[in-house]
Amino acid sequence: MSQDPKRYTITAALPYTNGPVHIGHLAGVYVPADIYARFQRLQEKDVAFVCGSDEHGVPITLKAKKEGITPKQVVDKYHEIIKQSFSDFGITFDNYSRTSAKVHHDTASEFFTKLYNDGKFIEEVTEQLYDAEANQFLADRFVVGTCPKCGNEESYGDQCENCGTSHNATDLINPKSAITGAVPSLKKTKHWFLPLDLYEPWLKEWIVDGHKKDWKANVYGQCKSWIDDGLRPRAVTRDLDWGIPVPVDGADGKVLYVWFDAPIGYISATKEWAEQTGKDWEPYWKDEESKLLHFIGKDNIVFHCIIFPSMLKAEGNYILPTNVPANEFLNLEGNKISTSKNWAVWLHEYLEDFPNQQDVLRYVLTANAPETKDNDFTWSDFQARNNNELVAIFGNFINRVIVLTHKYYDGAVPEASSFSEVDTATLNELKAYPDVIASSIERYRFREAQTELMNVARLGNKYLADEEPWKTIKTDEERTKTVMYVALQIASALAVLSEPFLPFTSEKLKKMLGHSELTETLSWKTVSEKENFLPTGHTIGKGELLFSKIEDEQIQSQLDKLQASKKMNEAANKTVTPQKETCTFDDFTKLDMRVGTIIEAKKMPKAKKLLVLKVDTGIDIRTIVSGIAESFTAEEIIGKKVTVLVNLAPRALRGVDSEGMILMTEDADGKLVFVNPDTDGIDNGATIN
Ligand code: B3M
Ligand code: ZN
Repeated sequence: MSQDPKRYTITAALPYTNGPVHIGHLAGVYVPADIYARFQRLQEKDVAFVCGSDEHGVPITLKAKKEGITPKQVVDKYHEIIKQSFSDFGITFDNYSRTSAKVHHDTASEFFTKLYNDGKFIEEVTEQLYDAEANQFLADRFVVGTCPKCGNEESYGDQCENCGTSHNATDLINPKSAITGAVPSLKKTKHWFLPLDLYEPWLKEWIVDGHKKDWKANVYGQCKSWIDDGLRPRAVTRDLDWGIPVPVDGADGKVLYVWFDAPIGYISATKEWAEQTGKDWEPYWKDEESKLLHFIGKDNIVFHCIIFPSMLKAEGNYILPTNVPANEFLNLEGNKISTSKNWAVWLHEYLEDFPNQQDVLRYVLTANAPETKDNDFTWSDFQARNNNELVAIFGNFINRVIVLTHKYYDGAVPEASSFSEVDTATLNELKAYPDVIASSIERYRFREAQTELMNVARLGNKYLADEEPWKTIKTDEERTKTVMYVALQIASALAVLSEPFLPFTSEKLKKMLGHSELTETLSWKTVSEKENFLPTGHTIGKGELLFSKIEDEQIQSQLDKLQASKKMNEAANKTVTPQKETCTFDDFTKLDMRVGTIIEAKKMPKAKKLLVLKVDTGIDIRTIVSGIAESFTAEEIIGKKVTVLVNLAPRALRGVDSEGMILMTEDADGKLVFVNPDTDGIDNGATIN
């Protein structure tokens, strides 16, 4: 393909419709994809940016089972929520479709049929895992077991989330049904397989030899390792009732594997969009002059780089992705984001707590994007980036420019009389930014691109701080006009260049600067070619605050929210020790328990866990050796009231005779706690029964 593609087909992973979307989704896939799509549109490129809900597959069925509703109810609910979140965060899909749409069922069925008719599949009866209790074949997320590659004990049937390997369910070691927990048996069933092994030489040439330089190292590395390990035929059908029915005879009760139908969803979404807008969808998928890009998270690499391209290749009429700029994962406060553990920042909840602050989150997620390695989102970093960067640099610069222009010139752009060396250098530097930012975006380096954008604001701040128009206004009116003129050009450039990253801010800023009143619309190109894009005499609009300081209390309340989820999880996951065999009343009365007081405590030499205590039991003062040294220091327990089992047969521990036992329990973190009921005012020796 030539350097300058005719059109861009940009896809963003179709989210599973089994829950709302969180910051990890946004950071990994949707914000970078949106930056890229917005940027290309600003270059006046022909763009189709598509996405949609992935509504088939086991995650949906599992969620439905858990909630006692139908899969359809699950997807209808979350499709709306997800779609709304994307639109709230300014993700500018040309079409957000869904895989339950008729156009998708038709497209996926036709695709399968073409491959079937062309003899591209192997049809084979094999033994698959079966849960007799649930009366269900177990594939994909219906089965968990040990990953044959990395040993992760919670690998799914089709993919291990730990090492990313994709495998067949029968490869799992010690498989267990995710529905009933039963150990599956094997049962014969017929399926259609895509013989990936046949595509291996071609994949090697296309990826290993062809994309070493231009694909991201993380993506290339994963692909190479799978290809080096050798590829095997892969079933593209499943014995399930939720999905797209396999469109051939003798396939009753079988549906397309979700990873067969979902990527075709990109094609269906493009078709649907083309129908709505009177365009032709085919060039976006079939013309070699189109640039096809898949924005995804790292767990989807194998499907987008190996399996889907092999499907496209097998079909024969389609182009292949030019690049697959996959990101790594975003963690939250040091832990993996988890839907089931509610360890996440949900987009719809974020907007309730930070209304109209979409750009702050977009900014922080890009600044900290997991482009080359997993990264961590922390609320304190969020606050710092907002307060020290967006407010202090970007917002501050704009605020000064707008306020001073109104104060000195009633909002009219003043005339620049003559440019000093600094002015010329500043304007030249400004002109270079569109290309600098563009070059980073074209290489999928969105963090770097955004840093350069902030450098434009930094340039403005430095210029104002050095030229001090608030001082020169008293001594040199002409100079002040020139300085404000230059500053206004920088502000205008920021309005244009910030659009891909901070679309809401960009829009506000354009309004403040009165861009819609200009005879010539300002574009990325204008900023790079001219130095007088905001002309003398043009009147700017009213100022409004672009960013506001985020207070400690707001951050604390987010941290409290996470802490609450953690507590809930701990409570939910707590395994209570099963009850012991019953004992008789006589058994119980044999135990002689008394209130006592620890009056002396010493560490047992060379024993990590043991303390040697002297306890006043009311009966006597005796020695008890207790295994509590990892939870308490000797000093802190002297004087402590405790419950003592006094008639336990004495035994020697490390040569010290221990005559009794102190009753203990454990808190949630595994720290020991004394069992001492409310014994204030109770004398040592009081019996407990
Ligand atoms: N739904 C996986 C995911 O949400 C899957 C992506 C499909 S893209 C065609 O991680
Ligand atoms: Zn693994």
